[in-house]
Amino acid sequence: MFFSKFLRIGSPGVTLLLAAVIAPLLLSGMSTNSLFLNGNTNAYAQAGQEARPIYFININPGASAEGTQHYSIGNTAVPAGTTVVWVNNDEGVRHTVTSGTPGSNTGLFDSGEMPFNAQFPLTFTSASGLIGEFSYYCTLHPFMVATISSNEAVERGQSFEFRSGTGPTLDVAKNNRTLLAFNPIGMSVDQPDVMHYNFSITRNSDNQTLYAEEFDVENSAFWIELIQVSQSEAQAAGVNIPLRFGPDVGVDYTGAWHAAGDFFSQPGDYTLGVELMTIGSNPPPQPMRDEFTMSVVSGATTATNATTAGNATTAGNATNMTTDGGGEVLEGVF
Ligand SMILES: [Cu+2]
Repeated sequence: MFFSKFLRIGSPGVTLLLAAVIAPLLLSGMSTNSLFLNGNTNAYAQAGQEARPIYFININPGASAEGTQHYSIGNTAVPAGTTVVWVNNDEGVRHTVTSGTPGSNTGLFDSGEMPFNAQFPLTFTSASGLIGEFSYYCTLHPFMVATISSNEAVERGQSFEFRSGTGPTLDVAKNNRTLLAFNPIGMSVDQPDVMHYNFSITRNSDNQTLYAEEFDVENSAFWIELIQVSQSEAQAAGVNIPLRFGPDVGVDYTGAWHAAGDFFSQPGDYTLGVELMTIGSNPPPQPMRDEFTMSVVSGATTATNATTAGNATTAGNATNMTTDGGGEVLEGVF
């Protein structure tokens, strides 16, 4: 069975799963450790504070078994300022999110032991020393390892500021995914109305539009994670692409949207189009549209690190997840 975040959320049970798992996690406040969220839904968006995007990484059910998929996303890349929330979905088993690698704790962050349902939020800023690439692991199950990286690069357009978890270049040999942020320039983050966005991906080499979808967000900024999935990977996993899912949080503050597809099969430049279509039921005071370029490479320098297993190819830096050949999809795929 495949139990990636992508599949679970993309499957027909998506709404139920989000409602049954994520919302209660945010609302129930089951955690007892002060490091964890206390269930206050305004934890990230208190009055006077800048609302921060929320991006979830689940600790998968069965994560304590060696050779299974442990953290739902093994090679996350987020723009600076993102709040990432790890959630322990492994009933009855404690886990940690600890910076470093087994035997080499770097001391940058440590969730402590997280009981079932506990959440560990971490905001990736330069002030917290969290710009760059970081390995992390579970102190209780040292085979549970993953990486997360953050990037401070900002590109300013006419109407939006654009940031990507991998910066202006996406090396698909290293990261099969990157979280993008589009912030409307000069617009308060506390918008009372739903913002309706159009987003597209166009391949510059042949001007082919590979993806175009509309998204609602309950905050001014638009956050979307692009996930490169080849047709064969999708077929093997039994899903149709492109596939979107999210947002990670749908109430009060912004959660990331996700779009998975065979977007970046060819190296080269891609144009990301973003337009704020409406605010509530009205168009914005002036047209708000930008195009940003993202360069896709397939890192020759990291190719030797790539690992494969079964039908899945990833994404390899040395600490990335690999499987034991038991048929689990690699972390990095979805
Ligand atoms: Cu663990």
